[in-house]
Amino acid sequence: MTCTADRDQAARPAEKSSPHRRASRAAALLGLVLAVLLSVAGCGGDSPSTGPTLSATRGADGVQVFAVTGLPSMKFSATQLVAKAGKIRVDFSVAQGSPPHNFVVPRIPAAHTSIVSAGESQSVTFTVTQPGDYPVVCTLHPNMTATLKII
Ligand SMILES: [Cu+2]
Repeated sequence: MTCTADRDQAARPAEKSSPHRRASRAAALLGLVLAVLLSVAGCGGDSPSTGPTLSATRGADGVQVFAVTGLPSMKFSATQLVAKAGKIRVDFSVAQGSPPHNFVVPRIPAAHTSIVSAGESQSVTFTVTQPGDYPVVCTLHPNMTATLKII
């Protein structure tokens, strides 16, 4: 949601300064520049592929394990977590020097840590049966998002 707002704000000044009567080449160039700027700006929540992707590792008991860290920069250490349907464990830790974070998958009630302080960790285990993209969020920092991708 904030992405849309950010993009609108970024686009508006450029549109204002764009001369109406310039050659179409200039307009095309401006469009190209805007496209590049927008793609670089990205958006963690809407474009998971722009951030680090983490594949689950298989535990001895068949559980799929992710080690995810909440960072001082208000981000998860991975923006896309890829696993197969089944039992999943997230070992969530918060980096030293970071504000507290949690790891919450709103569509999966069991996938919900409590608030974890810097230097501490908490694991949650849950089962997902339906493939799809499940949004992940830190409820303390609504822009701190990731996607759990069940394949
Ligand atoms: Cu957070």
